[in-house]
Amino acid sequence: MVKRSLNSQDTLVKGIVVKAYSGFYYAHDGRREWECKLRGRFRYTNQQVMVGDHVEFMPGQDGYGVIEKLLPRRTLLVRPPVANVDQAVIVFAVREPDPNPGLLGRFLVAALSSRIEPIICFNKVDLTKDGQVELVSQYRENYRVVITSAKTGKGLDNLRDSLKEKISVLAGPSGVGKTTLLNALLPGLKLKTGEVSSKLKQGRHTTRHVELIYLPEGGLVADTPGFTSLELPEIKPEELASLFPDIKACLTGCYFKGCLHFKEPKCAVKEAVESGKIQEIRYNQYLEYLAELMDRRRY
Ligand SMILES: Nc1nc2c(ncn2[C@@H]2O[C@H](COP(=O)(O)OP(=O)(O)OP(=O)(O)O)[C@@H](O)[C@H]2O)c(=O)[nH]1
Ligand SMILES: [Mg+2]
Ligand SMILES: [Zn+2]
Repeated sequence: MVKRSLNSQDTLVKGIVVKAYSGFYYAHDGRREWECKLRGRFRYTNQQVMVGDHVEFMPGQDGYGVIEKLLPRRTLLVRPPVANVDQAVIVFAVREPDPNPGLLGRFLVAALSSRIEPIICFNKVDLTKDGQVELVSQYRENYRVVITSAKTGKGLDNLRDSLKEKISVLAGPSGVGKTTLLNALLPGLKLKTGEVSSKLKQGRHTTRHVELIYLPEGGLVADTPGFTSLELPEIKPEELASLFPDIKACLTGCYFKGCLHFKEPKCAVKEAVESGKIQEIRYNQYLEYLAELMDRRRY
């Protein structure tokens, strides 16, 4: 009798993990979803399978399967946890809840350090009087920015174009309208959304899991749970400047190699701040994060 190997390559199917919870991993093979468990040996390796991962699974009956192999990742975002995305759409509301530039900045640094292109989306622009978003000038020169209202439909075509044929993640605080934006882009999707609490003006953490959704125009987008704080990524203080595009553009002019653009003389970054080439508000954010990274080093 010929013993059939369980791992015979020809029967394994490739898929993308689109959801994961309660020990189940939902792998999409391009046509349908398979509800998969992990092969037991994953318990003995420290490989964690996450949404966005490419896997090979053994299809079973009735749409069930077993994941046998985790394929290499192109990118990895720790928070929200998602693998293989090309770009992160960082969503903030212009009001309700008010934007938090310190948190937005952390996100921008985290995305760039994971080699993921950030796009900033200011949503709920219908809540501003004149449709103007004050914060935009701070970012427009250095990042891609889209301005949207999931309510009136403003900017949705722009957002749709940005997502087309890419693998993206929507990330940002609770209540800013991430899920509402996706529902507006994909009529028929009907994901659950939640009112912002009228007292605290904060979201209610309605989305509980990361979920990847196929876009009709091609591409995938992940909805994710909102959060209120974010640690800076594990980077060296020396690396921080290169994760601020406006500061990065000046780096070659510094006299000292390894300049942290803080107390050093002949620093091109400080000169650029003085001449107005780099906005002071951006430099101050850089210094705030730099202090945080230096503090970390002390422990
Ligand atoms: N006025 C206005 N309200 C919006 C807009 N987009 C979303 N909302 C409302 O904001 C509230 C929160 O929306 P959600 O889509 O649940 O927010 P979320 O970012 O997915 O929040 P979490 O899932 O908790 O992270 C809902 O009451 C939406 O109707 C918008 O463009 N304008
Ligand atoms: Mg949501
Ligand atoms: Zn410098």
